[in-house]
Amino acid sequence: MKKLLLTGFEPFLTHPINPTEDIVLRLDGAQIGEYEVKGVLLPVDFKKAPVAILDAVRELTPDAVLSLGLAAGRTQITPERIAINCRDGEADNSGKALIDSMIVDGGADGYFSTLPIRRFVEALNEKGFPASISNSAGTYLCNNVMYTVLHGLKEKQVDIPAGFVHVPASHELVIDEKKPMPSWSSRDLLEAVKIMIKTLSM
Ligand code: PCA
Repeated sequence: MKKLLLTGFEPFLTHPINPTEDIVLRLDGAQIGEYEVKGVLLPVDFKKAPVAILDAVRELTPDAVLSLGLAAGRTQITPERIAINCRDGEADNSGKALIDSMIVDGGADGYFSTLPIRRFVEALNEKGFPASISNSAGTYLCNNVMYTVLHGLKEKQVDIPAGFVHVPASHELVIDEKKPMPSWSSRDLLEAVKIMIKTLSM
């Protein structure tokens, strides 16, 4: 069987829950389509997250990498088109905030996702799940992890599908955070991720 590295993140900023944590824990060890899933949870930490995901790629030698993150406020599942060589924004979970900082000094300005993001959107829509391509993964940890993986694969000339998908808040998160924002059921979020993994096999 092929191996899929599936990553999610721990909670961060004001969010007491990160729905991607639950998805990754639930799908760890699952067989979906042609892939056996290895789930890895990443810290929301500019120093540790890139090391953790590159370690996971080195140890697993996956055939595909699908990274997930929460985009609180988004209404749809949003496969990201591009990661940019920039870190800028709020403090991470260890209190570190970066301004106008490069992820890789002298690295490419950006890397396009090598996941079939258009097919992801079409497959999700066909199954009744709202989804659209996002043209910005932001400048926080999600963009950082997407850039790190695509840069690392390019450097090692490893040609596998890899990229990032942002998901909306879950109902549980909205209830816990007590802040109005669009949310999905955890069941639908999980199903949407399974659909994307199945799409990789087609
Ligand atoms: N979302 C954040 C970081 C962790 C997560 O789940 C982001 O969009 O960068």
